[in-house]
Amino acid sequence: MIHWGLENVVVEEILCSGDPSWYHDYTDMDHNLESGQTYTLNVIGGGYEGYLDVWIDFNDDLELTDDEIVLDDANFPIAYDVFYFDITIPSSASTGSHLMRARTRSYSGPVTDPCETYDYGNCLDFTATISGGSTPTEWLSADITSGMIEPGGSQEITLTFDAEGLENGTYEKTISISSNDPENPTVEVPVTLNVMESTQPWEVTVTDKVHFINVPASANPNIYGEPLVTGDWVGVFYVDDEGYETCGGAAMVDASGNATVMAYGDDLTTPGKDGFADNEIFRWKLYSTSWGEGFTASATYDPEMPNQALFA
Ligand SMILES: [Ca+2]
Ligand SMILES: [Ca+2]
Ligand SMILES: [Ca+2]
Repeated sequence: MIHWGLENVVVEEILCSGDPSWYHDYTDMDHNLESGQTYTLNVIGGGYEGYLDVWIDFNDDLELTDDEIVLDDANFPIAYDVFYFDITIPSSASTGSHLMRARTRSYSGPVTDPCETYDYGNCLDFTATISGGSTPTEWLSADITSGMIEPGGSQEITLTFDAEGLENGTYEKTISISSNDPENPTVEVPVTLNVMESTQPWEVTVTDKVHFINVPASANPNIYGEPLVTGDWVGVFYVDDEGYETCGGAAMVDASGNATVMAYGDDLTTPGKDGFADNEIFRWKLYSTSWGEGFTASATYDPEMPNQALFA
């Protein structure tokens, strides 16, 4: 390919020079594109027929995946003629600057990969700046991103996870902490967020009287030997005025397999028993999200902890 023209960027002549001669770093050429719009690309092949694929790295992970192809198997069958192709920027494309790569291949069929080596063809890297698209959710943020610590001192950093707008799945990032410490100039902390829907299976009345109960993974909460997994629930029940077992607190099992249940006591200012009475015994239930079913459970208590099986 010897010519490229898309929106505001025109490369009059793509020279077969440099090292390697087939790679062209045009990342300083920035296309201004709007999400949801269709643009016409014009290209000219040099000396031979060829195929062309174009990708935009919408999620900026430096991997060009199939869902990032904006032009696939475009054919320019005659050399030195201008060919026109439509490129549509998806309306869901994320706003901001992204790498845009064009690959061509000659004599041996269409382009199949953004990184593979071909006998004949070239590779052009551009920048595409998209406006009007979606803003990617920043699911991880830190309250402090720079600062000074005295030698031997420490600094606490609070990380916030925000799953709003995220699809179910696993999200991973690495936090990199750089400092002038000569021994550990960079410390990397891997961070994982699992997003899943799990609705609390029991209704709970929240009152001012709270009793915290830790159900650690080491206690191996299980249903018929099947350990609870993230998204399952642990609930603690009291007996109401009519003699029914009613949920007084529930917690989802977290990614580490732990659950911290907040058990609520009866609000003495409201009529009826809407929580645990003092010294009322905890009755336990486990809920499996994958089975969609709850089970009565028995519990053992850490003898080191106060109150044991009773609300206080
Ligand atoms: Ca990508
Ligand atoms: Ca292709
Ligand atoms: Ca009450």
